[in-house]
Amino acid sequence: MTQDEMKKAAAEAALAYVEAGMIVGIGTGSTANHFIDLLAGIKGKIDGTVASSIASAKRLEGHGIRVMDLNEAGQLSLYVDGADESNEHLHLVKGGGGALTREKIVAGAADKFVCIADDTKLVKVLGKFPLPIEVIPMAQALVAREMVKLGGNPVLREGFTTDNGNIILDIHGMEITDPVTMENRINQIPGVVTNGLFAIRPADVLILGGPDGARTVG
Ligand code: ABF
Repeated sequence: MTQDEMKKAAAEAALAYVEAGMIVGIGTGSTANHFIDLLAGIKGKIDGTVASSIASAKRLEGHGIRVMDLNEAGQLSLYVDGADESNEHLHLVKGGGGALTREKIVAGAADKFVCIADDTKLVKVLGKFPLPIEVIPMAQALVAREMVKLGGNPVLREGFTTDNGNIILDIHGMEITDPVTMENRINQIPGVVTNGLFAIRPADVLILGGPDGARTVG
């Protein structure tokens, strides 16, 4: 199976968590896109969705799936989204697609966060994938200096502006052995909007697509 077929297998397995009448939180990225496309086949079963990015909202609407504002939807039963890395404790690195702020908001509003990924995303220690941080533009240099002190090598994501009008610094060279502590520490830096560690609120279920299909971790 190709990596994309593994992503699709994970997305397909996540459909089992969709119950009648749900408003489903929807992530961003190529794996989430597979889930969106598969959700279209059962769109009559759900009441609507809340999207974590403009791109996902457009894809959902393209399938005729109702997209709601989170404030209108309220507490969600389910959030389905991809990730760039996961450790065995379902602590995630997210944000490769640049949607980490809205992803963390929707994940925070959901009772159950089901993460879908191909099995290359499962790692022992987080950080080989550069950790994305959404930053208020005026704080770019301040946040960069603070991340160097924390052992990282910050690189501006050139030519990219988030849906919220901010920049992203990708932090290379981190070995994140205590994701919860690191997430809290980065959150304290003035100018940080969101960092890509999803450890304070990890995934509740991780579905990994592999050569033999999908398996569930956690
Ligand atoms: C999204 O899933 C992002 O946080 C993350 O970057 C992406 C993973 O990308 P893909 O599913 O395309 O591998 O939620």
